[in-house]
Amino acid sequence: MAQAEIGVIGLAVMGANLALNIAEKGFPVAVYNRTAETTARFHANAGELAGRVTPCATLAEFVAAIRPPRPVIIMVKAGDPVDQQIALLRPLLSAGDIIIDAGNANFRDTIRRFAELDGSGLTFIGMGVSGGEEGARHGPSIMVGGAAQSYARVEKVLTAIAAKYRGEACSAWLGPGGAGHFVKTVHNGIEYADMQMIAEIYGLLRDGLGFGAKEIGSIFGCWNEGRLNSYLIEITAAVLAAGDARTGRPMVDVILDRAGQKGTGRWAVIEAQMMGVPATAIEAAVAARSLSAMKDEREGAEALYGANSLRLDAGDRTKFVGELELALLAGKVAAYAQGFAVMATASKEFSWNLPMATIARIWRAGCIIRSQFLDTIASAFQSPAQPANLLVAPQFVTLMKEAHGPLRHVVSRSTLAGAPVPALAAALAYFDSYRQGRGTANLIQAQRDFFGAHGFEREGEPGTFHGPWGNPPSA
Ligand code: NBP
Repeated sequence: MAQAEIGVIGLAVMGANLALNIAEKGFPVAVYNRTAETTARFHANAGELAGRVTPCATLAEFVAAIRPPRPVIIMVKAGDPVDQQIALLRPLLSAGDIIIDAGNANFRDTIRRFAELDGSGLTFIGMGVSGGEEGARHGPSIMVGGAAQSYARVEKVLTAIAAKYRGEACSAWLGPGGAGHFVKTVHNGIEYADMQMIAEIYGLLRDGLGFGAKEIGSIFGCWNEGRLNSYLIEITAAVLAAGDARTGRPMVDVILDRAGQKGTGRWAVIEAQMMGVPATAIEAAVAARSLSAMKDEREGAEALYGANSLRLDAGDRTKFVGELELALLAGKVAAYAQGFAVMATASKEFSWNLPMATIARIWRAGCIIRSQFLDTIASAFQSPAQPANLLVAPQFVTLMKEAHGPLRHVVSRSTLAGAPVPALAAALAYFDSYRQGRGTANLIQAQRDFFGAHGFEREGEPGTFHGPWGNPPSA
């Protein structure tokens, strides 16, 4: 067999599917897994693609099987296993070979790994891969960070295996260093917010209006035909329509309301805070998952305070369902505006020069947040006058003018009924704060000067000023 064009280390869900995807697109691929039986089983189950797969029992065999300069995708558990794998691989590689970490790495680890390989002759790529098992097998969204020359060596393979949106590959080189993993982290943060807002709207339809899972599934199904059209809305309709084989009840009704939060959503929020960029809808979504995990405490508090009725005084129900659709749309705009603002700031801080329109374009297919909506975001960032924030992009101003009223209506009614909508409420507060020309930080500045002589700026006058604070106003 010809030498492999690329190698994949780690044959769990993601690595195995990525390797099959590579083979299916016509590229010979070498594979290796720490536990050798997994490699043998993978090859035995590769069916008609087995001929393009070289299973390797040792790392030395694996390295020898790949055409130099060798691109090696590491798709093992994120964290220490990646460092351990790199340490074992390094002595076997030659100058010019490319180590590609395709797992969910913290971009700060990616930056460290670049530094550790500096001067070794080896190059490194930090590559975000989104789309889960299905994406890895049939077309993920691929976010690449590293040296542009290293990307050139793997571009053909990555372009071939990536998802396609109207024929355009959802794979791109986004910048040096940790750029790819950072963008993947923000993607996951936005995914948290998207999912949380959908769950909040589901809660209002279930508890506020008393709809069953099937009816709610139909509503999401209808919305998927309109402006909310997206993978997450589509799968929400699908999961709400599914029944439990054991009880015959809707599947969602037998699932415990407890969710975890893994690294990436939290990292997105931490990085946003570190840079001083408000990402409140994403934060609310991460916190909501943490609160959901406190099931026992929540039940104890409900016993103490009594349950809220949660029933919404919704008036015309059909009209209210229409408002829910617009509220979700408005919340989504605010959450994406926050995510893109986080990336814009990081781009400056780390000198990545992130291509915002390209990021939106490679998220249009393959990844979990894929949607038509991202096509509109891409067009907003394509215009020569880059918007400071998506909320002021012409593509979204008309939409927000239409949708912020319904969002306000939905959040206020939910609040009165005691139905928590933390991400939608955070999105609304962000919008209202962002478009408030004169806010209330003048008082904060006065307080800070009063207790700490921190100084303040005056309206329309340059310089730094201080009290006195004992004088009553004379005008
Ligand atoms: P896992 O994250 O479950 O990791 C399992 C793989 O890591 C196995 O191949 C295992 O080898 C290997 N491994 C471990 Br554990 N420790 C190792 C070590 N010290 N040295 C070498 N190999 C080691 O696999 P996954 O779910 O396929 O995810 C892979 C990466 O992709 C992760 O970073 C994940 O966060 C990311 N990701 C996952 C998804 C998803 O939907 N699953 C989506 C997007 C990104 P063994 O067989 O010998 O134990």
